[in-house]
Amino acid sequence: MKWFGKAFTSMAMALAVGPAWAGGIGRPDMDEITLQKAVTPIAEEIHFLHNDILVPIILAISLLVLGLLLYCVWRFNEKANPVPSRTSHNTLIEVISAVCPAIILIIIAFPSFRLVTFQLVLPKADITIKAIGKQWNWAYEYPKDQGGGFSFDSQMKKDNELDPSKGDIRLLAVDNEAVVPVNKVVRVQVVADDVIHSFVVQSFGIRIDAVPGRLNETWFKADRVGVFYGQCSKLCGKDHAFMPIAIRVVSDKDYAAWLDDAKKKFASADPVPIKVAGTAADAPLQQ
Ligand SMILES: [Cu+2]
Repeated sequence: MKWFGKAFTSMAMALAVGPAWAGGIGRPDMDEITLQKAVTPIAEEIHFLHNDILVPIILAISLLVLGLLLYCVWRFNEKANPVPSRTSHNTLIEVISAVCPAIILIIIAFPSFRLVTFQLVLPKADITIKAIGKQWNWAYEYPKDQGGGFSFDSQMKKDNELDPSKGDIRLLAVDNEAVVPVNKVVRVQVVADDVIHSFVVQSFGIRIDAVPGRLNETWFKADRVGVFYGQCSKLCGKDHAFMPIAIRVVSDKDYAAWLDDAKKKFASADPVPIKVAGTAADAPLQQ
């Protein structure tokens, strides 16, 4: 029944591409079955590769296989074809079945390599921030030469801390969001303190591992203001599911104002106080 699953998935995905099924902006939405809306050039490219190249190819292959199977059932069942052919191979069919998939893979390879290059060759950055994965939260550093000079922890809000009037979303809202300006190239340097984490923001189309002792880089350029959420995407321990990423994109003016506030707010928190394991404050999710 492998073909059935494949065909069904393809059709569901093809339907998903329609605007009526569009995903949320910056976060998952109820009833969504497709990708979150793209708000960066990289995410647009990812959507193009997925929606306009991969899904049509998958759909066409699934329909072809489905058609061949139905034809075989109709044409070669015991009643229609009581004396089966003893053919064991057919050179032409074997060549076609080897060459066609190869051509399809080459067709996919070009846009795929172009996308990887787009993601990994960083343009000149307007600002740089550093994201540090920890068990189990993210921390952000803003370099001094760009008006920063501070760092802070970003902890998921627990259920009793959520304030829906401020738009807090359960399991995604954090106490301190990373703030960046709109329409600016933001370089994110990603590293980890303890184990491997992964920095992923779906609507930005970014995904990069946070590895202890290795500085990885990614970039984005958000085209609108708002809060955009992501999550750690590398199984990193018991609270892997509770270390969301929240990035607030604001205007240049609001960014400058936030920098001023943040310098004061996080100055006292520097150096970061040592946490003692097992304290009540460390307890992750109190349901
Ligand atoms: Cu993690």
